[in-house]
Amino acid sequence: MAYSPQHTDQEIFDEEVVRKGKVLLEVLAGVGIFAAVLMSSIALVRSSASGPAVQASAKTPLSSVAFTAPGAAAATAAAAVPVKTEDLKVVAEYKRGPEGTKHDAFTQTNFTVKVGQPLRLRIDNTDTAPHSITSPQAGVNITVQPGTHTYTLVVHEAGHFTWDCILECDPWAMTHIGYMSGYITAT
Ligand SMILES: [Cu+2]
Repeated sequence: MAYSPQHTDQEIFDEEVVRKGKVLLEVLAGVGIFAAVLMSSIALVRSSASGPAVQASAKTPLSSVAFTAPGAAAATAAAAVPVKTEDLKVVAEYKRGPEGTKHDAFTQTNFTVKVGQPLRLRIDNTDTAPHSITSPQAGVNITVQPGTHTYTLVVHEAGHFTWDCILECDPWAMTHIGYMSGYITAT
């Protein structure tokens, strides 16, 4: 920086003070950001150590977790939860109702899930028509196509819900729990 001759010593001194002050502020800001990242990382490690993901975080060396972005660490912990798979079937005229007539049914009609955790359903629909597991209250609507396919059931709030098959099949079965209707319990 060139100074014109009319600059007094005081002016030069003042400019120097301002310049050094800015540098100091930048350094302080940098330290502050670093400290914030470090503290949030430590908080994350501590909270995950006391939560359900104890095993996942215990296996990860502390040094590699401490400087990972909080979002990435959370995603790793969520991916470590194993997804359960249940096998069931849809069979036409599977079981008798109280009146003695055989009715269409799912071989399993009660499903229990953890809120937000997917449950895989491998369903062999041996019927020629599609059926469904539908519960607007639970936010679930699975169309079960003929053949064996895997579907994902996820419920985002806790509750005890009923579901029905809404694709026209056996009218009696569609309104009876244990046939084309059942429960979803999310805890
Ligand atoms: Cu049905």
